[in-house]
Amino acid sequence: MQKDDLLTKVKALSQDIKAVFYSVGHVPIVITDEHNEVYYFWQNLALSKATLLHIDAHGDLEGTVHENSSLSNNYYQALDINNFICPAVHYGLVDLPLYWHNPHSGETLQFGPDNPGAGRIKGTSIVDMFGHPTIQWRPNPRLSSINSYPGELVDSIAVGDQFILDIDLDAFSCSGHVHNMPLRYNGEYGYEERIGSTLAMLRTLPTPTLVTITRSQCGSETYVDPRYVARVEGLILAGLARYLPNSVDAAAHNDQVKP
Ligand SMILES: [Mn+2]
Repeated sequence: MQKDDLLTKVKALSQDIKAVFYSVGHVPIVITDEHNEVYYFWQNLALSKATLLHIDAHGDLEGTVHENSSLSNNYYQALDINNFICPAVHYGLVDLPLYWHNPHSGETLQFGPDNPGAGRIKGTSIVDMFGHPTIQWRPNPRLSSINSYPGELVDSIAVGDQFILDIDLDAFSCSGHVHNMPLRYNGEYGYEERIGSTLAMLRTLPTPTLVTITRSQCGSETYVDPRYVARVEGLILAGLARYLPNSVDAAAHNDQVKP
């Protein structure tokens, strides 16, 4: 899909589900309130085997999602905020390995097949649960048993033709429990530092095809304190606006200045 076509399409999809749309250079950015709403974009943009970098205080790698053989455009409504990645892999929107960076711990975890010492996710399979065909990870992952890696792993991210940068704002300020951190850990404050270190890491990566951001304001389940969410959102958007145009336009700019 041409870059302008992609922008037009993402903008239209945003209007469908009342998500906020921005573009920085040729990179579309959408902001949703609930994380499973990003699936609407992944599914309806004809993404195929995209590389996923998931930046979140939580893995969102739960399984056991009902299969939907007819795959309506609104399949995201059947998903929850913590299980939308499993079907994205199952339906081929996202490829393995996939990557989860947690700014609270500074770790990047890689999940995929045949990576020495990597996570136990080998793919997805269909099981029958309570009479419904259900998508599960194979084997079913136990987050606590997945090996972790230092943040430097991100330097070796292999990015395919399509690259989804998916950000949950609770990656920076989280009012609930943060995965892989002590129960008493407080993840609400210090978000400026976590945003800064994340942006420094993102600057080393190729330009994303699509940026999906969720504010995690889900009715009574707000993972980002409503008092901080606008500030956190503003800081990450400002950071993306600074680095994305350079990463997109550097080659074109160099061509222009040559005689
Ligand atoms: Mn989260």
